[in-house]
Amino acid sequence: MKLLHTADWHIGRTLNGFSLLDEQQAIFQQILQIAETEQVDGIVIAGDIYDRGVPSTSAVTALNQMLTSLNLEHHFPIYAVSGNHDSAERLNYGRDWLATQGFHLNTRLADAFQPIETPTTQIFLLPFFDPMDARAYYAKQGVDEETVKAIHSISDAMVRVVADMQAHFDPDKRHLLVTHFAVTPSGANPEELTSETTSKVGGLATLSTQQFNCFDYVMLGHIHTRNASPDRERMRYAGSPVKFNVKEANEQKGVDIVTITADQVTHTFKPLQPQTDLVALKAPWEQLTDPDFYDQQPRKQAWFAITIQDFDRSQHLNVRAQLQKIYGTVVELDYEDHHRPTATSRARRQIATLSPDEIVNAFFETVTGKDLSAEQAQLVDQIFTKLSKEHA
Ligand SMILES: [Mn+2]
Repeated sequence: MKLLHTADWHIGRTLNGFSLLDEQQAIFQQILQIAETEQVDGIVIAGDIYDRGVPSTSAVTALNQMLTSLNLEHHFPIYAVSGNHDSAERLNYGRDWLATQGFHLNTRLADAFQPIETPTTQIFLLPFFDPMDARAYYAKQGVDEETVKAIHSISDAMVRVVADMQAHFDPDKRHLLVTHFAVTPSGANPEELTSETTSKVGGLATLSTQQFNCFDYVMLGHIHTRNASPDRERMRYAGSPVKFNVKEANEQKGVDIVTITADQVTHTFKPLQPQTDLVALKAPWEQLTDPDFYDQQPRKQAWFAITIQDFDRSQHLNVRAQLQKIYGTVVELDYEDHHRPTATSRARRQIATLSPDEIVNAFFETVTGKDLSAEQAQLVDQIFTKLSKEHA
């Protein structure tokens, strides 16, 4: 059996306000092409299918076309779970109808224990969930209150969930897990590995590889770089197929082709080529505006994230406009100013000691080069006062 493993499509995502939909559609065509060339038996999408719980109509239309193409036109079975960016309830719509077409989608913990059976393999589809979901599920199952209350972390919940999946293992088959969590080899900090910023619920919680040792292979979503895979051979992140931010600019995106035989599970990485690439440049102004330098760049064909080094902003006007004239689309512009400590570096040093309104002011200064006006400062103060009352 051969599966294509992808994840974190985040359909509808923007990059600093620039829509990524065209890029996502171009990359989808490549994924389809790979699936056809490799003649896979199914497509695994390990969560974060949409970028948000209530996706835009253009995102819904685009995803609908992709899934129709994969499943109805090209007859690939789909094995998918929801991620933390998806709305589990909304995405669950039509689940039972879809399953009749070989489109298997799990968004609720309760559905995760019954695997999809193929002649050789059991595929467990475990969607993203948080400890409260697990408590609710086990309470409903009639598990005693004390045990339910003892589920504090996602790790506590997972011990139980994996054991309950294992109870359904057919010893004559391979066992595959598709899921959407931060999994680390030894409890390393996932924030260092990912560009993903998530809510504290679930997002920061980590699981360790040993919790999934009973599976022959684990196909992960959640962390956007495959380099963060907690086990290179058996527990892998597919990574997002599209570069979502500057940290991912130099990364080779792709999908895994996973081959399951009676004695082993192996994978091969297949690269994806961006239609519009994201290029990060870091150089002094003189170099950035030097034709000898910029003619080496894929000008007007890529998106640029530019950091200007050693820059005195008081000496320049319309920096962004000048750079756009040379490079085309500049999606991000940053300054490294060595003449004085920037608000960013100051804020970074002192962030623990700053009040919320001071943090806003430091951010504002980084972006605009100015302090908040008295009126703006007052507004910020009012907002924080109101918020602190609401959360008291
Ligand atoms: Mn994601």
